[in-house]
Amino acid sequence: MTYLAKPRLHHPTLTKNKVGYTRRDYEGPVSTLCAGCGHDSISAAIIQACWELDIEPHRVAKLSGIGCSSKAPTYFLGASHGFNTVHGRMPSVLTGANLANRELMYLGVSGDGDSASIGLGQFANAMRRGVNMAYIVMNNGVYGLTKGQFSATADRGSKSKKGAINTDNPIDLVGIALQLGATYVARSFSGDKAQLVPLIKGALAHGGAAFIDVISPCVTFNNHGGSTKSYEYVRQHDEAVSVIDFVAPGGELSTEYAPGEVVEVAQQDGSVLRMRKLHEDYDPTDRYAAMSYMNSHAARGEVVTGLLYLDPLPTDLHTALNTCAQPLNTLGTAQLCPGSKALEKINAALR
Ligand SMILES: Cc1ncc(C[n+]2csc(CCOP(=O)(O)OP(=O)(O)O)c2C)c(N)n1
Ligand code: SF4
Ligand SMILES: [Mg+2]
Repeated sequence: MTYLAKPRLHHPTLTKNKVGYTRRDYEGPVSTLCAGCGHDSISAAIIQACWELDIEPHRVAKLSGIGCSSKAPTYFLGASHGFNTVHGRMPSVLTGANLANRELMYLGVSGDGDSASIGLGQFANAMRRGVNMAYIVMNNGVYGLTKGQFSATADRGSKSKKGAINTDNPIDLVGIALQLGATYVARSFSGDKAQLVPLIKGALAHGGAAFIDVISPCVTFNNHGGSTKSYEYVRQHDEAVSVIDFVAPGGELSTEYAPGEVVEVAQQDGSVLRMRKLHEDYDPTDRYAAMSYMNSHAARGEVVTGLLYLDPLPTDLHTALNTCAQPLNTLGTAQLCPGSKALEKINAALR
């Protein structure tokens, strides 16, 4: 596959963040996705979020599966660690990498086919285990890369570009993530950068399984009337639960709001998610209320977006397994070999 490399030279006056990088340092080569593809907008939001969070690019590991969405990581964070896995297998590869080195920040990027069709079991188990990562699904309701077949997230009754009607019930990844214990769950739209950037920042700062389902229209195969994943449909049916701001650790919470209008939830790292309510009755810290809210609104054809659920004190797989704090590749023989006495003790305990 050919692609155009961007010039490496930056304009000397470009603004740098606290760790000395310009926004361009978080980019990759020029995208080869179709012009107007929602996935490119999500890549731009990831670049923006990482730059604003002052993350050093080499501290991020980006992993994906197969699909146009899974190709997208090529086009952002060009100086980060990357792994394009087999179709639907990103979560298990990410889990392994994460267990071996907890010092990196893990960003899983996937598609609706990659996570809801072939990779559903992998997705479900990563959520259930509380793998510490930001997991983003670029959801267009089709297999874009293989030319537009319905995926498992396509709504029943929605139409393909050629007019075929989908007769299967859809899988809602947000519903599954909520049910299986993900501790940060959001839905957004590739066309709403103002909402998406703070959601990505919050997910990267979260200390457990953070999941964001981003509706991301496929302009080539699924952006027509009859599709429920088109730009027009999502703009008409988007129901945001709140307007969200991400405040970095130690940042100012300056704006004044009347009591009851704003919910502020602090995360373990000191960051704060500030949500100005658009729906009076919505409580983002109540998992079961979130599930019921999602289901009742989905039945009315609404696409509910925003931060849907947040556990401010999440636990993760490292805590559950009491894993080693040091990256495994930095351990020496003395730490890796317990010695014959310790081995004898282990063997005796197993007899
Ligand atoms: C094991 C395996 N089965 C099937 C395929 C063919 N295949 C490649 S991408 C893809 C679907 C991608 O859909 P999605 O994850 O929604 O990504 P999109 O292209 O829509 O962004 C399929 C079925 C494959 N590459 N590997
Ligand atoms: S085929 Fe669809 S999903 Fe793939 S790059 Fe083109 S618009 Fe995006
Ligand atoms: Mg898809």
